[in-house]
Amino acid sequence: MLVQPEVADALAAGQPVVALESTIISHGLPRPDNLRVAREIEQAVRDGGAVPATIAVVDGHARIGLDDDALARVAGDPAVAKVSVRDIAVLAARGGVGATTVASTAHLAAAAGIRLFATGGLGGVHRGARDSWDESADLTTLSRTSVAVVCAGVKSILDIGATLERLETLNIGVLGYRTDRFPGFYRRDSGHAVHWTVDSPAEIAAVLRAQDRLGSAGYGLVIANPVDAADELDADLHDSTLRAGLAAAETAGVRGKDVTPFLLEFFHRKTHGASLATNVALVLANARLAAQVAAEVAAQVAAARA
Ligand code: PSU
Ligand code: MN
Repeated sequence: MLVQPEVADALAAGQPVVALESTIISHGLPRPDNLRVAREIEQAVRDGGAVPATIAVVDGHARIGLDDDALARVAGDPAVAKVSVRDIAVLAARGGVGATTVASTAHLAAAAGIRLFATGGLGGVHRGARDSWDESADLTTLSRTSVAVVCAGVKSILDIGATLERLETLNIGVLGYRTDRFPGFYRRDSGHAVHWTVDSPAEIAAVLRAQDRLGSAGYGLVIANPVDAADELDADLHDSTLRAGLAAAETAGVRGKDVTPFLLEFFHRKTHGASLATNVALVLANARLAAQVAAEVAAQVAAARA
């Protein structure tokens, strides 16, 4: 594992750090704008008061924090693999370049001692999972990884009710940030409730610190931050695009790890960029909130020591 010096220094000094995933850059956002957005996400973390650590596998090395050259390779190379936890070791042995998902980013972040992680949407249980068994490794990984993920809920392309059930089974806490509705990525309300509402970064930091005291920090935490109302995707546009996208995926026989990138790209194309604007807005907001929470955790820990 190679930890970028700025990140290593911040961690050693107890300063706030936020992990960022790279699959969202390589497979979630279209080239060439994805590189600019990746830099903006890092800047949003800095604006929120923390050091960004974008995570990826580069030439076989698990990198915690990327320099601009590495970021450009992950964003620009269409051959970059989507890497889950089980793939990291294969890539490390072979020396390839891979973009990490929520699962593998959380895994590597926790290994590096980073507690906060920002992304767009969490993976979950896919529609039709009863037959396909397609459930993202994001869920099982978070059930045993000490990381809090700030996300805009899960994408509406998933079976959200089933995903929430699995989060409960796996002991992964779910907090709604200033909402009692579980967000559905492009939309503020997925139609499902969230049982715990938190209203400030300080409140979230207090939950993280309580997890540490109670021995439950080994479980992940989901901080569900709905996209701003001004950036939401229109409801009718969302519903019709989703129906068409699911049908197109079925017709094209898309399976497994290709499903999420296929549907995201379908949305971006069919909404003429409207879903992309929503996607970028929510990721930036999540990066900022994760940084604020990381800063609060650092401040509360320092105050408790003093
Ligand atoms: N959410 C986004 N864009 C993405 C993803 C999620 O807004 O690109 C990616 C994440 O990396 C997530 C992955 O971990 O999709 C889930 O894929 P799967 O369902 O194959 O586990
Ligand atoms: Mn899957």
